[in-house]
Amino acid sequence: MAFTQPPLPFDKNALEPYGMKAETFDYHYGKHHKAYVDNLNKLTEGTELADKSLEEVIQISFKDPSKTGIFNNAAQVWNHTFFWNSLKPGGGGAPTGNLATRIEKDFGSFDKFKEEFSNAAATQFGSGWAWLIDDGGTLKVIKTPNAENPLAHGKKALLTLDVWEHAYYIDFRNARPAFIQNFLDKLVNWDFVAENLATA
Ligand code: MN3
Repeated sequence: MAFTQPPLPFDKNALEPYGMKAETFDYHYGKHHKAYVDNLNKLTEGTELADKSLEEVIQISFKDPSKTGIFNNAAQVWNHTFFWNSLKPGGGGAPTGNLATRIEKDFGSFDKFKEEFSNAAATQFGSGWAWLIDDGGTLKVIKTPNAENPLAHGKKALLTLDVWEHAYYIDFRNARPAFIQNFLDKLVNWDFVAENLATA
């Protein structure tokens, strides 16, 4: 069974009023994400990994230094799907309910969470990802290099932001901080975060 690329959870034009052009999705979803799926299928075809779930492939290949190429592509397939779901037209701002309570408890305040998340996203040197995770009942912000993700470490991801340069160059050129701010103000899909927290 081949690995597939799930459809975008919104129209590629849907985020234009919120800072991300359709062109971004033509490249980022249509070329970058698709290439990871195609590469993963080529690298696993005819092997025992071809019939595993994507999550299993990530966890198996992360522990095996001979499978770094498979890990990089499998994790990037998963990370991008998770990232699209982390975005919502007209999202952002503050969460509500249990999620808001948990963030206040573990970060001190929503502003402190935003500061930590922005800092992680801004200071990930080169390519990588910023994450909100549930680490055994405590919410934490972490950053990971390249394709690495919380799942590889057995942690539950709640929210992510892609900070590879290809994620923001069309809309924000080299201004990664403006991309991060726009994500927090206008795009975070808190419904998706709450669903992930409920199944943590
Ligand atoms: Mn990307």
